[in-house]
Amino acid sequence: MTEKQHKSGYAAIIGKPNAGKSTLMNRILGSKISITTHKAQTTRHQVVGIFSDDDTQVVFLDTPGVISPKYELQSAMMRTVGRARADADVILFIFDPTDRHPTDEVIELLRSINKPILLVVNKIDVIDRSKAEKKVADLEDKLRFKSIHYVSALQGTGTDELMDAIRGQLIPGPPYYPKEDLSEHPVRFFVSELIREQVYLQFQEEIPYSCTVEVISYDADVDIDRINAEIIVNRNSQKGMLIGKGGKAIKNLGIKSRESIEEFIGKKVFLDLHVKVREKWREKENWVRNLGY
Ligand SMILES: Nc1nc2c(ncn2[C@@H]2O[C@H](COP(=O)(O)OP(=O)(O)OP(=O)(O)O)[C@@H](O)[C@H]2O)c(=O)[nH]1
Ligand SMILES: [Mg+2]
Repeated sequence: MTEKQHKSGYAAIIGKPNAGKSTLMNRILGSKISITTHKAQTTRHQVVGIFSDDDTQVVFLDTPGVISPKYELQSAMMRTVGRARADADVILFIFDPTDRHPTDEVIELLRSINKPILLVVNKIDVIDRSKAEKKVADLEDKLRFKSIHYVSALQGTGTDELMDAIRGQLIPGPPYYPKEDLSEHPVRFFVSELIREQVYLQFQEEIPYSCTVEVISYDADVDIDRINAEIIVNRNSQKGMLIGKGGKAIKNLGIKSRESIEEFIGKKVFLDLHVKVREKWREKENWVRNLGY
């Protein structure tokens, strides 16, 4: 028999906020599994994305950007990163060479770990190679990498070579998930994420960081899915901002969210969206947990 042995494994995607972690995972999977925006701290959960071909399966774990947590929600996000790091067979350290701020927290997190780390230098479409290489040399003084890859997650440059390197780190074993699966989260998760993505895109300053979204009910009819969802805010004053003058802001948010949910599930959607205040929910452990973090 010359048949190749099947290989599988977990790859944790770790890096600073906004480095392009979710964009990279979506690019590799060819599908929008994890939400992405230009704002930092978009991802709050471990988002699973599954890549399969005939003889490999890589379970990617997209994670929140590494920060020093200032409130309970951020602490929960950092515990999520810690779990992905622990579960991984290989770590992809996504580095944005255009980021002018230090990378100390990520280096600290990865220094103590005895797993293969692939350094993924992202956004090479917008920076000179020589400038990026200088920054990489600094990182190499601080961490050991199995290999270094220059990619553009946005344009797809270098991602095939990266996949080959990831394959090289996998061990023989059966697939963990059916080969046709792209993820493992329930539809409700994606719905709440897509609404949250629109909050990030449409609102400024502290609003996105103060909101979370809960799907209250999900009824699938033959030709339409009826969804009732709540946007939960941190303070009473934020409720008015989300609703806007004459309800204009929430109406627009509802339209954009519905469109992106329809695109995701490939079906017509009726979306009923409300705003609810949970005073200081981000600071309170029980609320943070109850709201799914
Ligand atoms: N020019 C360029 N922009 C990119 C690239 N990859 C990602 N971006 C942009 O960088 C921003 C952040 O991308 P995300 O994928 O949300 O970053 P992230 O690391 O998941 O961020 P958090 O979830 O907040 O930790 C978005 O505006 C992306 O379009 C790239 O290769 N080139
Ligand atoms: Mg992300």
